[in-house]
Amino acid sequence: MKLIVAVVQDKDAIKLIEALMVRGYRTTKLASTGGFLKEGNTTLLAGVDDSQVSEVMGIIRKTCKSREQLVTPLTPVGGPVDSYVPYPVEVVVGGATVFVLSVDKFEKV
Ligand code: 2BA
Repeated sequence: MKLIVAVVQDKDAIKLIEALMVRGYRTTKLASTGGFLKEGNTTLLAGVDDSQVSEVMGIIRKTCKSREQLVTPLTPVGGPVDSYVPYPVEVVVGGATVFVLSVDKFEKV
């Protein structure tokens, strides 16, 4: 068994949960925050059989879109001000950041 941990954008989360649910996959949705943007995102947990990993990855690929986002860099505190760029820069976020972990034991009690 594998545990799929997928960090996705909030905009894609509900669509992804529904797409997985209609294919019979159970998920747990966690509210999370990206360390870089400090903005909300969604972390989904899905426990699946080894043979189902590629189907789930396909659904994630199809559902989660990458988007460009403007970020204003933080003003450096005590750092060199002359190299500070005060205007927003563009980063590409998503589709999804996915970790596939081996599960030693799965039990419902
Ligand atoms: P954030 O950490 O808020 O990052 C949002 C986006 O900012 C990233 O998109 C990336 O394009 C950019 N970014 C992140 N760190 C950067 C840096 N040090 N310098 C320049 N740009 C940077 P994604 O790569 O698609 O990541 C989306 C979210 O997935 C992340 O939100 C974070 O919550 C999660 N994530 C990504 N990689 C991870 C990892 N190795 N471990 C744990 N979570 C991760």
